Amino acid sequence: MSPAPFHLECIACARRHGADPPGFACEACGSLLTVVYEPGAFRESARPKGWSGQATGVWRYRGALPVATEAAAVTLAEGNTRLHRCPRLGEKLGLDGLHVKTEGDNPTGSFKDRGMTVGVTKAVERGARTVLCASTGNTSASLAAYAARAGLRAVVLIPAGQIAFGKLAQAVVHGARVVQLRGNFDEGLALAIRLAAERKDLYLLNSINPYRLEGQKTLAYELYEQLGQRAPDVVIAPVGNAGNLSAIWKGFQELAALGLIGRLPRLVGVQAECAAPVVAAWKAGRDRPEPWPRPETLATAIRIGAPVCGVKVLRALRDSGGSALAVSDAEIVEAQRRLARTEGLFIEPGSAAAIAGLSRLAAEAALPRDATIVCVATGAGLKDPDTAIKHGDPPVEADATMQALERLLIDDF
Ligand code: AN7
Repeated sequence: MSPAPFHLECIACARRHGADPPGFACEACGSLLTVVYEPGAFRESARPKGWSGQATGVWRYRGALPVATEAAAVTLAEGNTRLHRCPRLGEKLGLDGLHVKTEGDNPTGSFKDRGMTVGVTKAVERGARTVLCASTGNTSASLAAYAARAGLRAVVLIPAGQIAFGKLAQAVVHGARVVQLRGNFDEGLALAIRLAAERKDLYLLNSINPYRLEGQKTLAYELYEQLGQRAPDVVIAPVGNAGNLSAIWKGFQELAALGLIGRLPRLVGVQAECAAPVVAAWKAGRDRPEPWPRPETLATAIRIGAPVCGVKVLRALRDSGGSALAVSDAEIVEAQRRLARTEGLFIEPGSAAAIAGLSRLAAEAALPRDATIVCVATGAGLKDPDTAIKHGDPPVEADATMQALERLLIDDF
């Protein structure tokens, strides 16, 4: 299956670019780029009969990806994550069609793997030796793993003391050069972009890289299949750098262009209230976020003040007839606990923001009872055990005797 011919196009001025523009920014106006396929060929290559019977996950949709057929995919079997119906939580919220898609099922425990399998494959195709990212944790964990898989060097810039322990362990164990910056994520990303512009030997894999987002869009294709060849009515996802929800929207737009779905879902983006530049822009009716200099939240994954894909996501929210809302850290912790206790799903705080947003919308009766709703649980709970333990009920201690245990159980129940 040959991929459709494609080029990169500026989302603001529509200028066409070759496959490899410096810095992944429009040479004319500096805006973001996106991958655009030749429509006729795309319809041929991306339609379902081209979805190989054997491949699962991201590479099942190879015909909709910008990768030369002969390129060997750098893969750890990403995608094909579970879509859980959540009737118990749904009942509490008055929703009959609630689903949670657990992106923590991916090889390194987050949705980033969907993007990295494509992004690192492109890096290899380009002959890169070293890949680079700034990260709040999951991107660095994923990049470190995929770089190892491809035999590349990885350099990751993380905010010192601000990423969850599991994510740090992953970057370290996979052998990335881990640089803890005395600064926040936004400062790290600005430096990564400058470094990649100056040093042609560094291939940048933050979500400014449109190839990474092509991998992430496959979540929409997968949902379409998991729901029985239809789109959900509402997709709720956490927003940090804003790449993921933008990518998911692109996936649904493509499914519509392929004639597979007649109606696109409404998108809801959720941020933490002290790290909410996209929500602020949405509420003010602006088409680009103003940077927040000091974003704060215990959901360190989405502790981001200058979202690089902000323009893309604001457009997606508007075009989908969706919305954006901010939730408090207390709501995030409560949502994490609630999902874990009602449905048996343990997701990280950044992901729980989506559940907190869902709870808020349900409380405001803003979601129809019969709507098919998908919350994207972007990362696994074990990424950040510290937060779960800190906010959970402490374990009780007992002597190792039957008597002590019996007394405890009687007291407890
Ligand atoms: C669990 O790892 O930005 O809106 O550097 O780890 O696409 O940025 C992580 C982001 C949501 C937000 N949920 O996604 C990084 C990083 C989890 C995340 C997001 C992130 P985007």
